[in-house]
Amino acid sequence: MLLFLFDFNIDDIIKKERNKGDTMILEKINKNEDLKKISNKEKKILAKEIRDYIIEIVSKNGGHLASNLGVVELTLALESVFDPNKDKIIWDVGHQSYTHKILNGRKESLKTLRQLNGISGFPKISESKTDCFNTGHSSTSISAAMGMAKARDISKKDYNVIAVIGDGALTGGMALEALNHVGCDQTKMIIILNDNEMSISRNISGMNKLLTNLRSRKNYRKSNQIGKEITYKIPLVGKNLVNIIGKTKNVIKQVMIPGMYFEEIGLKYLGPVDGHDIESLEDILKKAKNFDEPVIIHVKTKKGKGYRPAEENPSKFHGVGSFNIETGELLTKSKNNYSKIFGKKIVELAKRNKKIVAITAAMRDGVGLGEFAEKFPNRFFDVGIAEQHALTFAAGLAKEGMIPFISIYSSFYQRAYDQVIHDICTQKLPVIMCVDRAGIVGNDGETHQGIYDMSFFKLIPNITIMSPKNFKELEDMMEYAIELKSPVVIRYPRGGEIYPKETNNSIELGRAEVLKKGTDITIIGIGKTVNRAFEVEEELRKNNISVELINARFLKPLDKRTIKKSLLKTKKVVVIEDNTIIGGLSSSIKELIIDEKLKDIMILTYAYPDEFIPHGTVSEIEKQYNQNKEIIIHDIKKLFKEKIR
Ligand SMILES: Cc1ncc(C[n+]2csc(CCOP(=O)(O)OP(=O)(O)O)c2C)c(N)n1
Repeated sequence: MLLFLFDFNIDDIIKKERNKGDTMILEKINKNEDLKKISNKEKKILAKEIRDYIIEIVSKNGGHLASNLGVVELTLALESVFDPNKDKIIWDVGHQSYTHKILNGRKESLKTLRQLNGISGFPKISESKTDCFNTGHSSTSISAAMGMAKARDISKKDYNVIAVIGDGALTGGMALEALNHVGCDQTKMIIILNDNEMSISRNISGMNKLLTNLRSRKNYRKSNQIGKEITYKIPLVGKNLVNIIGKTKNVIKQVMIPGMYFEEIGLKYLGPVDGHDIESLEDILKKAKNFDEPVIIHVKTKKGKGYRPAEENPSKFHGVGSFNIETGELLTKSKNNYSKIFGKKIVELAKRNKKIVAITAAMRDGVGLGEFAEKFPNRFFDVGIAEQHALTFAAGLAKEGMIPFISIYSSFYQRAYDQVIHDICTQKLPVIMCVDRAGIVGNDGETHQGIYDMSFFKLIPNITIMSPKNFKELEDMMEYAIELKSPVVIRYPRGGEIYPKETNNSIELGRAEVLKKGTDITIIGIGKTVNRAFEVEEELRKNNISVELINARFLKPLDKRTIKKSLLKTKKVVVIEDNTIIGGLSSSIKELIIDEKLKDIMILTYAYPDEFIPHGTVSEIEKQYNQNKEIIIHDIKKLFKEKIR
């Protein structure tokens, strides 16, 4: 807090320094080298201009506003002291890299931020040489930086390596593993700890407690010095006492200086420094550059800095859709969605059953657990960005009789695969693994698309995998999962139900749901894609094509009996899934055809190809990858023309 009492008033500086009609400094900045041509006073003005520019763009395109506003000065200082064309600057998560992109050749194209074929919201090596490593998932920067630093040393090259990591990302196990290695190896590199006391929500981790102590380190230093002076003045014994204190200093230090955590594991600790004071930042960065050992610089920033609505509500503006700049109000009101339904249902279930507990890995609001957290604080656990720990922690809870629901975004489950296999499934523990944001997530792009979970979960023994076609089915599946008493995955997409069809078939293990009886063609969907199958069926019906419509419901165990019966009748099958083509529902149907030796079956599959899927809106991406009613109908008519009367 103290740091911000002395904050500069940028509007006053601008008034003093700039005359009406002066061109904006931002107009003169097209590449990183241009920073060398401006003074530090001008950089302060530039910071304000960059903030306005980012706010303007994000208010239209959506994006990670608060995190970006917090690192404008830090980026300016970093890229003044280092050369991103030569030095390696790795942005952890990468959601805060907009200023970096502006300074490195993408000022104009930033207007296409997160749009189809536009600039990504994360660093991409394909966009610029200055984006030296792709990020998106948290806590990877220190490992990657250390790899680059070792490569430099082995090949006797000369560049600096800097990892910029937030206090939230530092709660991730990978980051701590990397710190351990860096400290032990004494690799020359710089770690910048961007401490804004926030993850997406307030950072409530043990790491945050450590950082809270570090933030007041300046005060400790001062009192330590005063103590020494007073002790010297004690007649006769004063000097000796200081020596004794000197000898025991390390012991005392360990108790009193929390910075020792970093120092003890082998990192030089510098800071804390005001992350909005460019001069201090440049000074400390220059100092750090000269060390031949690993250095961690503790930088204190304010999330949302410079835009009042984001400063006041950094969680809301962590990742936002379009909004009104004047009021900070979102332009699209949040509708009902799967996460909210999950959140409401788990509260209802928890009221009835005291054994139900809920776990999130730093995504409390994103996964819909806000109400649960308030109503059942003792049964709610936000473990930080620690998906691996979250899953094994759930396993422990389940082992001792609790019923853990854990909700994680599909792409972040990738982090915790071994925990699902080794800790949950080998012991058949009843952990209910909710997979939020399954399928295409849209503008966050390739690192966040949830298109692998069906494949990677499917090959684990002892697991049941379900996916609801609408809200009601999600609720039913959550109830059913409790009854199963074994590992369960329930996957559902981002957003709302697109085509809510009510059916009242109760859930039975491994039973699909035949939604329409038909004779010409079988269409099988799962989860969200059942809705697309409905749309296709309606259209084909108008053309007198009789569709047997199947909601697979279970990817595992698959209802082979129902599907086989239908295939033998229609001899033609269309499979629609929002997963990669390898290893998902389409694969299961193909295996069924081969294993059961079903003859002369025509199959058409709609799934994502074996490539990384870029950013764009969900509907744009779905259309681009043929997940679209018109395309499917067109294909079916063309391919099955002679076969269908
Ligand atoms: C493995 C993983 N889990 C969850 C997320 C979602 N996520 C994105 S940013 C973020 C918070 C990061 O906090 P911090 O590092 O402090 O950065 P800040 O946004 O506060 O600047 C989270 C949880 C992620 N990107 N990766």
